[in-house]
Amino acid sequence: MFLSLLSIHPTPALTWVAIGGILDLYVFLGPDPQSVIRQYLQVIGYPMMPPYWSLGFHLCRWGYTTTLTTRHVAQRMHNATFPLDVQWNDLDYANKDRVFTFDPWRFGDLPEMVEDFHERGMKYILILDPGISSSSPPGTYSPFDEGLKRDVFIKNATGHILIGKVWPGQTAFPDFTNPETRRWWEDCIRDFHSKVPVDGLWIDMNEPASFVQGSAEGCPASDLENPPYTPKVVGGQLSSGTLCMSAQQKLSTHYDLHNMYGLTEAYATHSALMNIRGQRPFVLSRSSFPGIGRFSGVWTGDVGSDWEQLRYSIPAVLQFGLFGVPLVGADVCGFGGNTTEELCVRWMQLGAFYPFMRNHNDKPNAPQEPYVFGQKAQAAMRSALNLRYSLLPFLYTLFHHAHTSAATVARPLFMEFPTDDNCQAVDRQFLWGSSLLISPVLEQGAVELAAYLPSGTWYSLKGRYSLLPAPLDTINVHVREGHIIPQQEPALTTVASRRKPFFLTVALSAGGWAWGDLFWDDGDKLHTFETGHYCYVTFTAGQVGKRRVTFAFTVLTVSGLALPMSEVFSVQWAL
Ligand code: MIG
Repeated sequence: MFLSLLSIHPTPALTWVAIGGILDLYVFLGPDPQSVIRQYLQVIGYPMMPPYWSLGFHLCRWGYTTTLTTRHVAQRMHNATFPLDVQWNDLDYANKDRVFTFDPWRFGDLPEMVEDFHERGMKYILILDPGISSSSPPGTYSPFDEGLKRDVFIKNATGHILIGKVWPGQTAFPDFTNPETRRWWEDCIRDFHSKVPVDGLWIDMNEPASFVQGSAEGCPASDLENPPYTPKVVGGQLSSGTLCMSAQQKLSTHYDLHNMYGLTEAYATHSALMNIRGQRPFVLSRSSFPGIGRFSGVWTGDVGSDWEQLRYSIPAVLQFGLFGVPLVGADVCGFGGNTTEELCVRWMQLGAFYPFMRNHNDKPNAPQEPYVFGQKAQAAMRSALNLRYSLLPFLYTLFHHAHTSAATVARPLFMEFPTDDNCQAVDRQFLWGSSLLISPVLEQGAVELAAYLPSGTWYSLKGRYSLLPAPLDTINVHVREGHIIPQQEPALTTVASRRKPFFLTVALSAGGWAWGDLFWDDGDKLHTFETGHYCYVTFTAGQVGKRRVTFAFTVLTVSGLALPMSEVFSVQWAL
């Protein structure tokens, strides 16, 4: 099934018009929202456990045109004491925009730059498009030459390699449904990684996107290209901006597989990185399909630098959580157009609570790295980043629950409070797990906001109101009564913050008790939960009489990893 029109009626009814193809329909009965999601993920697969460092701050833009510029960016972040775990490069690094190469002049010392980042405890990621240049002279570009030999590319209806057009000019498209393609892809990544030891890959343009309709030669007349019903797609044709529907892949026609292109590429990239690095893979994909959360995170594509897009990013992130992709975020400060200082501060504050946090910018725009703004704005951004870093042990624990029991990480209020009708339409606030309520400012000029606090006591990390003061340096975060949040002092990278002291924020319930937990492991090794190489701690606090509070740790599993409990945790009360 490729494209469909869905309309919801005022009565409980739904019309679904599909173009045809293969349609599997499942109905999940719940009864509550969290059970619906768990049942759904039992079908499509639970999300992967991300590496710990990938929950740190990521910085990217299109237009870091040399290694020198890229190094300066990371250095200026460091000098201004902003946490930064992962420095990225966009297409700029590639030689004539061809993937698996790097420009010998502008990026000649790319391998050394990556080594330098690694020595500082940072990670490095670059973009990898699927289009493989098909017009380099034979013998000069081995990804294409080898791919040709190994027959890995998508064919057109007459059995010749389909040629489209992307950044490097004429390109062929790998058919990731072919096992030989996946082996060739892994070989290409292994070869590149032996020179440039990237820590993760950013797979863009994988709808797949092409600058010509269908192919350089157009598409043949066929029912697949022009089915009886075509929804209103950009460009009017199913092949607009992508490949011909009649193109042939190993598994079936492109018509049947189009929507899964990104999923199949994510799978191939994830397993390649796993085999090559022997550590937990990080992949970020633009295209998505149910099940992709097992292999990849997703970002919400080219959002504009404006307040409306800031607001829309919340439902977008929450929806991906429901689809089994907890590792998700929008481009912080916006991708398209120039940001403003105020918007960027508010976006960094909200972004500090995206499960995946990356500031990314389009080529022609004014810079938006945190250090380019005034001192007040920088202070606000720094404090948002430090707050995020202090909460990373908690965030990581939420990812553990997503991975092992299909819980959501960034969670809509209606999911946690399904019987509270007021929560159903809340799309300007959200939760981390069941205990942290995030109420960001989403309007220009606002210094307070009306927030909804579901019943029960919510402790502010600062004060408690329902009309919440929110000056520029503040994002409101509330801890729910009865919960304990494991935290750690922030640092400039997660390598450093993981060595800092832990502390617990304890929010006692009216009845005088609280509970929390922590999942901890090496943060990088594969399958630590599955092989028992982790530590799982639960915390309970209970009030005895008026004054005394008892406190208990229960270490449920320790294997190859021990936390000296009493020394490690100090306690702060959210009262
Ligand atoms: O045609 O690689 O969404 O994040 O910076 C644009 C350049 C191609 C689209 C991605 C964007 C990225 C850009 N890419």
